Amino acid sequence: MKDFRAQLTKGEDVVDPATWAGSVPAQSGIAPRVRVGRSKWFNLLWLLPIGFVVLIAGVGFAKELREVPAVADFIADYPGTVPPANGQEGIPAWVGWQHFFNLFLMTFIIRSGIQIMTDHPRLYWTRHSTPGKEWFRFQKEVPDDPLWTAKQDSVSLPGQVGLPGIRHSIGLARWWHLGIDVLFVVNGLIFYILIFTTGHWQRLVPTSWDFIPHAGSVALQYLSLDWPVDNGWVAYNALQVLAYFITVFIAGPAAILTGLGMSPVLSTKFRRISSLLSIQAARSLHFLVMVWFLLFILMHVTLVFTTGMRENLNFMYGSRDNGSWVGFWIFAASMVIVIIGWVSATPFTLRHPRKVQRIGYALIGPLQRLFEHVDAKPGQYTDKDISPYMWHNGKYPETDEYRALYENNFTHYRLHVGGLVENPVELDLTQLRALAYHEQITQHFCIQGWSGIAKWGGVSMQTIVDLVRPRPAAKWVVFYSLGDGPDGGIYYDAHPIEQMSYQLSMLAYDMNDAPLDYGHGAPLRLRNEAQLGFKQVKWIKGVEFVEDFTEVGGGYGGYNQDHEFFGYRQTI
Ligand SMILES: Nc1nc2c(c(=O)[nH]1)N[C@H]1C(S)=C(S)[C@@H](COP(=O)(O)O)O[C@H]1N2
Ligand SMILES: [Mo]
Repeated sequence: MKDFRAQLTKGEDVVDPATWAGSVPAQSGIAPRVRVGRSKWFNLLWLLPIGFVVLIAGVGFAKELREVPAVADFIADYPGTVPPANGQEGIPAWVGWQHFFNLFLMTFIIRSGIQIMTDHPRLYWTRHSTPGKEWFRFQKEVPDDPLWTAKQDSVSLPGQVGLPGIRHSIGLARWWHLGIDVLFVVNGLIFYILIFTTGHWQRLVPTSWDFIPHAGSVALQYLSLDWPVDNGWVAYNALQVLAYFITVFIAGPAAILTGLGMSPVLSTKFRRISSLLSIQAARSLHFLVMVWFLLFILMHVTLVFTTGMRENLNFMYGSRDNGSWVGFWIFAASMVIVIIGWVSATPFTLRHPRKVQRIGYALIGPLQRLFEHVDAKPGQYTDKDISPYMWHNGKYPETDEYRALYENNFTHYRLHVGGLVENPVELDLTQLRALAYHEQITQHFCIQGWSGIAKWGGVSMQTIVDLVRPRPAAKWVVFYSLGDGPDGGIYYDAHPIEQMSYQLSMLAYDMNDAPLDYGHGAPLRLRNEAQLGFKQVKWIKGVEFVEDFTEVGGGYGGYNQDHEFFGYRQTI
C-alpha cells in the first residue's frame, strides 16, 4: 500500500489554464442546434433573423387589429390590470432587498450552469445519451473513434461568460452552482414566507380568470407599441403578474427539482420519479428552465427601462412612488456590486480554487453528506434497459505495467487489499471469480452530464469487507488505479466505509455479460451507485482501508479532488 501512495501526486493550489486538466487545449463549441427528424440539425442562430421578422410582422398586425372595433372594445373592457383583492399597494423595502439578492445570485448560478453544460454539450430525452440521438448540441457530431471520451467532447467558454470559462472546469463550476443555489433557495424561502405573511402574494398571483383576457390585452398593447397605462405601485398589469407568477412559483421550484433529478443517489432511490424524470429529461428541462429565466430577464429589464425607468426603479430600489432619482442611484450602486462580482468571479476562482472548493463544500457539503446514508435497492433496471452506447471517460492506462498485464491476459494481475484490516489479501482474477458472484444492472451518472445503463458482474464490496475484516479505525476506502490521471500520478478515489456495505457497491470484472474491456476498466473497476461517475475507479490494482483520506495523495479524497478541485461526496 505504501508503494501505491508513493505513486500519487499532489496537485496544484492555483489553476494555470496552460497546464489545466492534463494541458487540454481550449476548444470552442459550435452554434447551438436542434435536431429535426432523424438527422437534420437546425442552427438556432436562424432564430435571430426569423424572430426579428416575426416581431416586425407582429407589430404591424397588432396595430391593424387594434383598428378593428371589436378589438378596441375588448381592450377598453380589459385594459390590463386587476387590482389585488386586499387593496394593498406599494412595494416594501424587503422586496427590493430580496430582488437584489436574487439578481446577484442568479448571475453566478447562470454562468456556472452554462459552464457545467459545456462539459457535455449535448442534451437528450432518454437516459442512454446515445450519440446522434441528442435533441440539442453545441458541439460537432461525435467522431467515429470507439475510445472517444466525454472529456475530449467538452468545450471552453470565454472567461467572462462561463464561470470559470476554461475547458473541463466542472469541479469549480459546480461549487459555484450548487453553493450559490443554497443561498438562492434560502433567499427564495424567506421571500415565500414574507409574501404569504404580509399579503404581498396577492400582487404576484393571478386570482381570477379575468387575468387571462387582461393579459391578452396587455400583450396586444405592447406589441402594437401603444403601451398600457398602469401603475406598478398599485398593481402590476396582468401579463406582468403571469410572468412573475411563473418565475417565482413555477420556474424557481422547477429549477430545484430538475436539478435534484440529476442526482445519482436520488435517482437510484426514488425509482418512480426517476422513471418519469430520468437524469437526461431532468437535465434537458433544467436547461429549458434556464432559457425561461434568460428570456424573462431580457423582457423584464427591457420593459423596466422603457415603460418609465425612473418610476420603476423608485418602486423596486427606493420603495417609493415619486419622481425623484433616488431609486435610480440605489440601482446604479447595486449594479456596481453586480459588476464587481461578475468581473472578479473567474479570476478569483483561478487564483483561489481551494477557497472555492472549501466554501462550496461548506455550503452544499452537508446535503451531499446527508444523501450518502441512502442505500438503494437493486432491481431498478432489467436487461432491456441496457444502453446501446456507453460513453468512455478518463485517461486510459498507458503504463508499461498495464500493457504487460493486458498482453498476458491479466494472468499476472493481483488485486491488493490492505491497510487497516485484520486480513490483508492479494487476489488474482481466478480467485476473484471464485468469490460469491454479484450482478447488478444500474445507471452510471458522469459528473459531466451523460448517463448510461449497464449490467455489471463481479464481487460485492460486502464480500471483500467480510474477507479482509476492517479494523474499527478504518473510515474510508481508497481505490488505486493501474492508470495515471491526466496530470501524472496514479488515479485514485476514496469512499466512505459505510457505503461499502451498500447493496449496489461492487468490484466489477464483467460488463454486459462479457469480461470488462480495456476502455471500461479491465480487469476490475468499482461500482458504487450512490456516487457520480468519476468516483468509479477503473483498472483497479489496490484497495486500502484508511482512517482518513487526508493522508493520501493531495489529501482531498481523490485524483479529481486533488487536481481539479472536485468534491469528495458526490451524491448530487
Ligand atoms: N482510473 C480511472 N478511473 C476512472 C477515470 C479515470 O480517468 N481513471 N474516469 C472516471 C470517470 S470521470 C468516469 S465518468 C467513469 C467512466 O467510466 P466508463 O468509461 O467505463 O464509462 O470512469 C471513472 N473512472
Ligand atoms: Mo465522469
